[in-house]
Amino acid sequence: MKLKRIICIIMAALMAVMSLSARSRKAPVRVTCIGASITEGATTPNPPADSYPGQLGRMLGDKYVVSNFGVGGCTMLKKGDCPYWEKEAYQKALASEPDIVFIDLGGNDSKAINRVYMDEFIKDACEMIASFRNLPTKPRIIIMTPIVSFVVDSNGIYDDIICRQVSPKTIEAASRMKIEVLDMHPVLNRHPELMPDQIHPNREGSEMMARKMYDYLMAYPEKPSPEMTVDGMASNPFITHMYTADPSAHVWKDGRLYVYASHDIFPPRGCDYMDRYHVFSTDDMINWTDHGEILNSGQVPWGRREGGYMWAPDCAYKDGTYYFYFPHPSGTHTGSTWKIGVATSRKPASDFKVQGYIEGVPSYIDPCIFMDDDGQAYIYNGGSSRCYGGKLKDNMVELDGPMVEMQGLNDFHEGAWIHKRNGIYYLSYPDNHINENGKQYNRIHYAMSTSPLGPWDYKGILLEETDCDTSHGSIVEYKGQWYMFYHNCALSGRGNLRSICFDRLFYNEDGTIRIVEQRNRSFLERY
Ligand code: FUB
Repeated sequence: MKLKRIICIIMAALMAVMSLSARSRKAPVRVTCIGASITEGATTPNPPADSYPGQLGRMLGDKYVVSNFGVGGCTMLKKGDCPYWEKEAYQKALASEPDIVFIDLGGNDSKAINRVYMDEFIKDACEMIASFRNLPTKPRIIIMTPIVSFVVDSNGIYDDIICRQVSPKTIEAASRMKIEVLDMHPVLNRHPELMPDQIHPNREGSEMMARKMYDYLMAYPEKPSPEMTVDGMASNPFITHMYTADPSAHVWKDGRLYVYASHDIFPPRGCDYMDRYHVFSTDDMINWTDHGEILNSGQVPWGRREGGYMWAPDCAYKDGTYYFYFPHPSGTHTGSTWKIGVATSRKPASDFKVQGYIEGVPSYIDPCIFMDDDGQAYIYNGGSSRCYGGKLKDNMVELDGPMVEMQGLNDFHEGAWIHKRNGIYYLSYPDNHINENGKQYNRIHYAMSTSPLGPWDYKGILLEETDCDTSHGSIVEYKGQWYMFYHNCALSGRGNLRSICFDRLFYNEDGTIRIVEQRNRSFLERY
């Protein structure tokens, strides 16, 4: 018996040593990059080294071998003027025994000569993906959206087509094939200076592309989900089965991230019919659960007879109770009858019962509740260029003194959101921006303070225009990463049929916030 155990232990030790030495002898990971001239490194001084695959190879080090199979001018479309399919490089890429494949095609498909076949893009992209997926090495496949084009000739590689057609179709193909997407469009869209010919990144621009790919591989050494992801997260908009707006995000005690959103009703009449709030939650930023409707205007005893007008809400938690705050008018004529209603529940996403409204709050919209580290709750609301803030009593349904106007903001419109990081308070809010074409496209600005009620030190914009006239956002930290939630009109193209989105948010060393990169932009963006 004893001898048997000794033999087992020796065998196990031997196997462990063998597997260790096998691992140390493991072959480098083979990364295959296919694409067109940007992949090739065209216009850089030394393409093998300066192209993004070249730079990615250096960043990854000797545990990886990165091969560049880019061919200038190539299209994803089989009917395009220069199909990648027909190139020798494609055959070599297929034969390269890849462990990881980056597919970067689509920019040339936006040319007028090719875009006439755009209806075939998804089919061709799926076939391209399948041709690599069926290889014996069963590689991980990551498809990239094309980077920005600053070309002004609409016959050429045209950004409007990239944003409206090529990128969404790339993502659709990825979704059908359940592969990962890296959204490369935001990487250079603020850097025309790094694209001297308006199409190709120079060495520094290529480095930025390689950096995004490297960071992604480091963050996700394995595919993050069996489903399609964009930059490792759910695609934007992340709720697609209904129209949603005004996302308020919170992380509750169960470790999940919850989003309380308002609901645009089809067909819309402005924002008049908005009703029936839903709550969504996730624990991985990829898979979202719709917890269903939590409140509608018919359940508000003091609400306007005609219903609707259930606008941007927020939620707070204190001592075992969830407090859901919602703006709603008590009269037919909404202007001076806005109230901030409160519904409560012992659960984060169901069983809410209206308790009443908070007396003394100015007749404005968009409540935001901020819970400070010491347990003191603050309430904010606003509209008509004014933002108010004040303390809530411990019961969370009464003001503890009058609300005061926030000082130091620039061009405040509505939708205040407060968050705190490293002891600093941040107030973010949409502005009244009208763009150069005379259209309202609100942006989100922010200000910082050492006190939750200001005065505020205005800092600038953190979210540029979306494709929607209104903007509304919230900021939250989850599992060590900060996120910005907001809405756009990507699903409908209509300002009153909105969809909630999120993106990563980053701070500079001095605590200021970097402009948020909006993934899956569906419209032309130029700065
Ligand atoms: O969604 C209705 C209103 O539009 C919100 O209350 C505002 O913040 C704006 O998003």
